Amino acid sequence: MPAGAVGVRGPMSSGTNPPAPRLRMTTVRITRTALTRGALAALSGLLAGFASLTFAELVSAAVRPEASPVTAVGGAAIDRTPAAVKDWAIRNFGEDDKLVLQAGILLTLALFALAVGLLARRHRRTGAAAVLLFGVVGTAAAVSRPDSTGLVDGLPSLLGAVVGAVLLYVLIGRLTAPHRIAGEQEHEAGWDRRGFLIAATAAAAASTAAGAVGRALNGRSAQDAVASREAVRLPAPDSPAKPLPAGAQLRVRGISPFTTPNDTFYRVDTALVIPKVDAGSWRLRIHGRGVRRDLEFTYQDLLSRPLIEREITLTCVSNEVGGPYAGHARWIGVRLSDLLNEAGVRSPSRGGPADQLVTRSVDGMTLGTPVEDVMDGRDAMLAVGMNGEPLPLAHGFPVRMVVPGLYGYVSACKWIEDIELTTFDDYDPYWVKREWARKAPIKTQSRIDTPKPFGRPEAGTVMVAGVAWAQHRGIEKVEIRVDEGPWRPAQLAEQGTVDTWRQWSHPWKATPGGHTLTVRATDRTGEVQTEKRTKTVPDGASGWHSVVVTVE
Ligand SMILES: Nc1nc2c(c(=O)[nH]1)N[C@H]1C(S)=C(S)[C@@H](COP(=O)(O)O)O[C@H]1N2
Ligand SMILES: [Mo]
Repeated sequence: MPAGAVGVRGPMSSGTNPPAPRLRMTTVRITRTALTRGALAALSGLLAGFASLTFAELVSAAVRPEASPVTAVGGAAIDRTPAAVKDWAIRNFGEDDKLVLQAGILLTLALFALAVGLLARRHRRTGAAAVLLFGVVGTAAAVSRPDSTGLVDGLPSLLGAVVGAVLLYVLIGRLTAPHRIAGEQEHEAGWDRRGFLIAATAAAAASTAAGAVGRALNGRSAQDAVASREAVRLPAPDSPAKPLPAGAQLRVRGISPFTTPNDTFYRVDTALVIPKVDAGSWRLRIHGRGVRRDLEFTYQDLLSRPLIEREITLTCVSNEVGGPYAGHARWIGVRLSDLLNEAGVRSPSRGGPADQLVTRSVDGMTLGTPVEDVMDGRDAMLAVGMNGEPLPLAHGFPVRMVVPGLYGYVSACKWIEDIELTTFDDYDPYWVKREWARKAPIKTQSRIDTPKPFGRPEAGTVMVAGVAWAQHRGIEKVEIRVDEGPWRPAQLAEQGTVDTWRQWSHPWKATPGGHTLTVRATDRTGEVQTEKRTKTVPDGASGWHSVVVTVE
């Protein structure tokens, strides 16, 4: 018989005979007591959950920050999310998608914790076992992460769950302990109120402390990476970028700046915790099929090699027509083909046995790039600098790959640590295992930056302006259409290089009423941007960007 039933049954049976008014009063008190105890049981569940997570955080400081349960479970959830859902999340939450995911996980855990508390009130052992079960899920997630360092990664979840389970067992014990009954207060005295209060308060305090210390320690390990980045002095490039033509940047209000500042550059990756890599201990390995000599480089090795500086526009395959996931930066790095040549790699067109270059990051991401593309003379590089500073942590410090003309997911490995020469037949990298195409050159796209959708410009001359991109082919022409009217050529800003986007503008004689503006670009191979709308999955969205405005 569950101990929790004792306190209820006492007053009920004593209330069978007394006169009506007393019975009513007692019933009210019983109900209130039952409610209170239910609430306290639920609270015990919450406290147990909180203790599990905070102690896990503390233990993760001794293992590694990424091994904490929410990060591990979140990472596992990201990896198992179907491409369509991931796309929907990116579309709706943008770069807040990870915050939303973490909030979702915490909320789910909180609800489960409440339920487990209520369950434990009736079945104390089962409740404690349920907490352990959650711990097992967290442990499994942490151990099986691609960047897991082994069984130790399971320790934070496991030890956290043990703390939580014991705590729940103790708290529920206080809540259901048959206690000395003292006359009229019998139902209220049916549990160890004082013991519960002490245990709950102590648990809350200890958990808060554990969480705070864990956080602080985890923050400290990030400081090494930050410090090593601050110590970097990028050498002047041996091959500087051709200065951008002054006319590359139009003076039109509302157009995207030609060069995207680092702090507003779009960010797309699966990392719940940004990898904090200490440049001092970083190594890059090149190996695999057709490699005559395995190579290993330190960060200093790369800095002391000939450096190139190039203007390259990056684009994400998840960018919707008209979307924000494109950005431009000036990159400094080592030419990738130099390193591959040194390793004795030949491109497939010269008889090399490897056609796929698989890059791996410190957080276990894998990306696959055609070897042919990185050795065909384009400025594929291992970048160390972005817009004049060392790579920001969020953009891949210390080293990332950049390949003009290819979507990020098949080329732009951040926090890179390994390059393996293999074949497309032999290996499917991360995104390819998840419905995305093996090869993905960037599709020709154009975007209206101004006026904004549903804008209300005044009648007269309205500047329509935006950007167009077809990296590594270059933009030849941009055209604008008002409603179903004829296509009219826009004025093109100067092209940086074929690897950059290109700005355009069009002075439109706007007449009052509702209008639809549509843009399309033509690349330098003469191909006109297709009208055919496709989804982002599997190899990038296509179609024309339109904006509807009301002219006043
Ligand atoms: N390690 C790692 N590298 C990664 C990714 C990732 O998830 N992990 N995402 C890729 C994708 S999909 C894109 S579009 C680019 C984005 O680079 P950015 O965040 O610097 O803009 O990084 C690529 N490199
Ligand atoms: Mo991407």
